[in-house]
Amino acid sequence: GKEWTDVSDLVEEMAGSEVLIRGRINRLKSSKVLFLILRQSGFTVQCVAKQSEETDVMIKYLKQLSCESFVDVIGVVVIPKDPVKGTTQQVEIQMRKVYCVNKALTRLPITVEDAARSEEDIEKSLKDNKKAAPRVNQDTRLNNRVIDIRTPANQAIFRLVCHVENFFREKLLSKAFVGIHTPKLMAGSSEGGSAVFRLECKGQPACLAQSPQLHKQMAICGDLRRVFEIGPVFRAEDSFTHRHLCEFVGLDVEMEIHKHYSEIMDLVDELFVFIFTSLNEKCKKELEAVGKQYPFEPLKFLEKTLRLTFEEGVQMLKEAGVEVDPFGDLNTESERKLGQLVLEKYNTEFYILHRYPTAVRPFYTMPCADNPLYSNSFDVFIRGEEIISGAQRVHIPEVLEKRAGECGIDVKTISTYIDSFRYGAPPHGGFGVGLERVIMLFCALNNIRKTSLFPRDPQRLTP
Ligand code: ATP
Ligand code: AMO
Repeated sequence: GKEWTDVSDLVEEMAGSEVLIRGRINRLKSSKVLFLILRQSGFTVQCVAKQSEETDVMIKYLKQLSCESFVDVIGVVVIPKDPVKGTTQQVEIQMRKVYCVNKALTRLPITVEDAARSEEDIEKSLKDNKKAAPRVNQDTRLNNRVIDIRTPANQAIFRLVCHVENFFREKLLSKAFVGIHTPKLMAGSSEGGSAVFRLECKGQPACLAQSPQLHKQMAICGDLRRVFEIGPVFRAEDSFTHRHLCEFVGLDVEMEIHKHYSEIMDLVDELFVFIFTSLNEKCKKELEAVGKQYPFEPLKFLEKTLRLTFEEGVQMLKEAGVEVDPFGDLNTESERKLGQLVLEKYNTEFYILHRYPTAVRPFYTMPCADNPLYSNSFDVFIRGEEIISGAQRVHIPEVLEKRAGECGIDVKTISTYIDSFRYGAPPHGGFGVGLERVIMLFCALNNIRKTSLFPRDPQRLTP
């Protein structure tokens, strides 16, 4: 009937008391004293057993256990003479009893220690020993993801991702939004284009939802007024890039608007300044853990998010010697470049680019009233990479039908969507965010696979 103690709760005030802890063997070292580094999630504590008649059997038993095995340790908390190096907890445990709960293989495909090493550590080991410590490449990590997830940086990353989701929900609930769930099995594609997974649903042709786009708008037609969804999004991406997945988590918003699509950008501004500020204030430990393995500079953002029109962006690029089509889309390189220019001029790495050319936006996007070559739409960037797309939508059914046809969409497959607007629909708009991209870019990580627990890309369906 003894209570369990968490490694993270072990503090000096507990000196002298006996505790019971379950954790993994992070490392075993034996000389005259046997040292067992016990790990729980990102937290570690040093457990010791001095050689004596009493401890002899226990030490022999421990020595044959493999790293990553689960053990229950019963011991006394002590304050060591010299501060312990390399563990998160400053106290030590003098072991009295140890039980092995479950053994891990003696030779693991990768070790947590190797997976947790920063580039800086690898460089340093090369200098010190002339032989670099092993570097675990991205693919090996993903093949052995269950072990890779155990590193302190990964433990932190998946907590950060969860926090973003939570802050997103918290802010929207406080502004009278309703969380919804839309179907992922659809009769046709929702975004147009080729990046759609086709399948058969009991004899009927079907698609996996490329976004909740159509149904979140239909929820507005159904008078839910302000909705959000957190759910899976499927894209049959052809390209293998650092920022595209075949399945990702979409944070979607749709809302009625009164006068102007700037109301949607106002929400983006408030929501993301809240998310970034909350991350910085409430997740210091996690951000530090990520930074230890993958050093990064804190994101520069303004209290009021900068807004530039697409035309202004094109002009800035032109002045910097980059020629771009004023009615085409920006490619990845120009987006990066504009990110740099904006940082130099406005000292922010988070900004909104709006009034995109209509030709490069999806069929449901509302063209500008003053010039239909441009649209009431926007993208949002972190460190020169897109994290959000949004827009006001066409709520006039005849226009919508015409636009869908022009964009090569089989109007029959979306007739129930178009009909929704025939029954009366308010002006509205919204946006979609890629959850994995938020933490990838906030922490300046180099690959979206680092922020997806079990990533799916054109070459990966396992583990
Ligand atoms: P969205 O789908 O909303 O546009 P996204 O971030 O997935 O969001 P894409 O449309 O895929 O963006 O790409 C944005 C721009 O980047 C496009 O202009 C496209 O040409 C370019 N791009 C996409 N994939 C690659 C790639 N693998 N290499 C170079 N450029 C790319
Ligand atoms: P879009 O296609 O731009 O817009 O997607 C919205 C956001 O989702 C993220 N994203 C991706 N993340 C990972 N892997 C991918 N393959 C991928 N593709 C997109 C990006 C992007 O900004 N219906 C609209 C949104 C709207 O207007 O409400 C849409 O889907 O962060």
